[in-house]
Amino acid sequence: MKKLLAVAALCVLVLTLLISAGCGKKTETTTPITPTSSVIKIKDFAFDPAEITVAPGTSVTWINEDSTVHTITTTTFDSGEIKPNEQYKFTFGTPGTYDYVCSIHPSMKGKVIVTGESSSGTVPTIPEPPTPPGY
Ligand SMILES: [Cu+2]
Repeated sequence: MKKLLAVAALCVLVLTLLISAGCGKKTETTTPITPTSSVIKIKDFAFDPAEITVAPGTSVTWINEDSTVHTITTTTFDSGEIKPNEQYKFTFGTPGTYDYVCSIHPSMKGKVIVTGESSSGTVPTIPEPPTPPGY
């Protein structure tokens, strides 16, 4: 009978150790999600968001939700007139800071920061969810 108790006590001890070890080892592995596309809204004579940070190779789309024509004008590129409900897309390949204005309304300012973090040229692929088995 005493032997059984000793075994039981040992089991409890081992279990406790296992549980505490399991909890202590719990580390958060958050994989940074690198967006490959971003959207900036043009509304009420402002860019929303006015400043974004993207990885090289990211396509940024400006959508004009305003009731008047706007432009995205930088020293590198110019969208030309973006009419209401139209959009303009530009892919940022080179890291750097791109300040832009609306050439019609120079008080409208925005900024796109392209970081060099993923300049290896490889675009991360999002793994597709596993196909559910057919029942
Ligand atoms: Cu404008």
